[in-house]
Amino acid sequence: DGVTLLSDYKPYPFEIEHISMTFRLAPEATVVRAELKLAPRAGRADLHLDGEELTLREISLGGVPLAPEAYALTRTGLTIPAEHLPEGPFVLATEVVIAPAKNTALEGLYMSNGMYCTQCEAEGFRKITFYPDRPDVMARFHVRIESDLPVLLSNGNPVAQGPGFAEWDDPWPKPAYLFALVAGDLRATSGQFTTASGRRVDLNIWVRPGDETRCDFALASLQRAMKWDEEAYGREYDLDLFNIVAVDDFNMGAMENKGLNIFNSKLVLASPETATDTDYERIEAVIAHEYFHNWTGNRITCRDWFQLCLKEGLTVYRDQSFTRDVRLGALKRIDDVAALRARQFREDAGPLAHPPRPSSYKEINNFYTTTVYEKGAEVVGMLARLLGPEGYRAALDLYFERHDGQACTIEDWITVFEDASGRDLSQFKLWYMQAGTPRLRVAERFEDSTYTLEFEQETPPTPGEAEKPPRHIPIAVGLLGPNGDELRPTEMLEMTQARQSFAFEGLPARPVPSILRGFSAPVLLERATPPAEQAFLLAHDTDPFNRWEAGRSLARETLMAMAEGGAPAPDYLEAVGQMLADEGADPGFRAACLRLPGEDEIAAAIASKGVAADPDAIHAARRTLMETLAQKHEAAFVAAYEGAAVLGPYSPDAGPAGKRSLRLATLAFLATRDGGARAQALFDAAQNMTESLGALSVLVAEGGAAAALARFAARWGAEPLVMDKWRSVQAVLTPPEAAAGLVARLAADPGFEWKNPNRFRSLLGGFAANHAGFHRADGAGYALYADWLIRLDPLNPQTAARMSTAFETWRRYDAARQAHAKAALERIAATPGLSRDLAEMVGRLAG
Ligand code: BAL
Ligand code: ZN
Repeated sequence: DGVTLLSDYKPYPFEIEHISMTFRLAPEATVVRAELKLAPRAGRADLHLDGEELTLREISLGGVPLAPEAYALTRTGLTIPAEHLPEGPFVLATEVVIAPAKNTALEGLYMSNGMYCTQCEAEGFRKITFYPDRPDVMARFHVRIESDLPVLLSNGNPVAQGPGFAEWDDPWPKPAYLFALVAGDLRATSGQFTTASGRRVDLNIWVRPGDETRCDFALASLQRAMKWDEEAYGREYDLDLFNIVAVDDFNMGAMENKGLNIFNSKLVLASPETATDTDYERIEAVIAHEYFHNWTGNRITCRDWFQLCLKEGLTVYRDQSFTRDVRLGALKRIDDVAALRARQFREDAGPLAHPPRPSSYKEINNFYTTTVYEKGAEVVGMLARLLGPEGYRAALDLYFERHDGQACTIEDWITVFEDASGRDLSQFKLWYMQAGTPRLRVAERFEDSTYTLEFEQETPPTPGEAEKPPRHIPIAVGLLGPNGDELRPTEMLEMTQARQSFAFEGLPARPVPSILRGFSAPVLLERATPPAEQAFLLAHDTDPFNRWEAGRSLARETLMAMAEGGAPAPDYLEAVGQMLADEGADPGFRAACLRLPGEDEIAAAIASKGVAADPDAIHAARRTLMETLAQKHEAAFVAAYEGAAVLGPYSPDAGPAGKRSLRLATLAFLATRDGGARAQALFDAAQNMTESLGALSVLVAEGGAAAALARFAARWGAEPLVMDKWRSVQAVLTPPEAAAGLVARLAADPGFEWKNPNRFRSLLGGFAANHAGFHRADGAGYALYADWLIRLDPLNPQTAARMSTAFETWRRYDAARQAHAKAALERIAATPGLSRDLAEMVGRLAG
């Protein structure tokens, strides 16, 4: 039935000592010759090579053409039975023809605006040549590219070039998913980096002519990342050259191919006029992420795709740590946790829930998920917290020393931590093996100067996992006194039982606990904290994450009550006033505290109590709360808005970015008082994209943006990446009743290039984020979305499947909405010729 199981893993019976490839590039008929030096590992075995959509023209063994009866060709590969193979090492050569110009799936070798490029992870190399396309087969690659295009790139070092050709040699054995080739008319922005041991590395950011002016930030980010990895992990770069190429059509964010990273152009190109503060931060993080993969992913790779979180969870943890170090640590942690809850907790609570290390899949592309990435990173973070900074560094040193050059498993990884620390981590390993978000309940007692916290953990069942044994949970706790003084500094409690108590002795008075500081574990903390205590923590907690968290839960509970007909909690209204006036706090932090939880978060919280969420009531409650707060604290909002103005030239640094964030957060509240006048003024005066787009967003949400949208489009019509923002802001923020109509109109525009993943995501992904608009009572949102998935699927199954996750929450809503969602899913499932990618997703979503 097309299911791949972890338990079926078998080592590949051959070693590939070397692969030499020649590409004769042509859009409709590229010829690929591959020469594989193979050696049997143990005994005789059939040789199976993966291959899809390849036209085989020649095949020879040891220089002798292979007779047709000596091999079998299927839709998925080529097999040579053992009896037709020599006993020792041999050379197998094939020549195939492929058509990159017809490759709309953007997997394998394809074309984007006249340039050739590749995407091989996870299983794209099999669309380029016949090969064992699995990560545990590592080989040295030599690549010759023949083409008249001026820039011809592949992995490793350039070894020869002349008119119409270039040759590249990669000295590091690698799995095929890290292969890359680029050919086009490209311009480089170049720089250098000298490693700690003195190796001079040339760095290039390659883009289309005209885009060179927007590459400086990406280059500087790369240099920062290289330096940080030397300091924080002792990892140096290992080639003389590091190339990054920006491409306009790309399914993912970026790809860590050895020495030749390929990026979605939106994660490279940045100028103050065209990129927001958020874009800058994200570019820096993704450049770092892909660079960090050179050690965590490339030098040490995965044995099979079930181990994907071995490289992704770790590398996300590394890029998050990097951003915390180079920007504002507390704020970055808040942003990461907010994103984790919005995406991963949501995944874990629905039909797509799976462990960071799954044990079966139909299509591996469907497992590049927030659970593998972001929860995978949280699990690494817990290991780091359990071992402490020195213990963690020792474990990572051991990991690199022991496993460099290998294809590894989660078991290898856990063993490294056990060996480095002497601890038994078998219970901890459950975090990798099981899905679901543990719920942590807390009760407390104060008697005879002893304060006791009693925790109880429970993980609700997830698809295919009824039994949930207790997890090993690190719980960071600090205790505060009545005046806000810290009575007990942060201590890491380790919970391993279903119920467990921790006592703090010798306390003069009942303390206020600050639990799960820094979000020490990815759990749902359920504690009936009185609003006054939350307000106290928001004002006084010495842990900035928990300060934010207190305000966030107050806001969420207030909105939940309001959506069910209640009134806003007075403690919350007062607490916002204090936060607004707290000029000593960092502006970016104040902005994060002021921003209200999104509608999806409120719906999730309501549904987790077993109540059907009402998107319209939630939307109205959020609007009413903004108006109420703005009315109550108008003068303070005005003061905060005006105080956060940034003068002088644009810089994407955390300081000015935090001020702009505060300015835009307050602007949204003020728009409910001034009818959008300040937003219009800011839009008119804006000198950078952060303010321009921020002001435009407020105007769209207020329903009065027609003129501003027209001006924006007139200025940026020729810049597709900027127009994505224009489209997205309308799709996300247009008032719900008008959203589906608007999206249908924008999609029908002949200029909307829906086959480009960035364009498609900007509009349809934006619409899915318009909570009440997408989850419309009459099902029109679901129907429109399904139409577009059905349209995209035959061209680009990977992106269509990924975007189907918009349907993962359908069970949160009332019966009528559920019926509409189910009908949309069934309609997709019944589409003739549906891809394996989307078929697997809708099957799981509806199940
Ligand atoms: N390996 C796929 C892209 C990334 O996670 O870096
Ligand atoms: Zn990655």
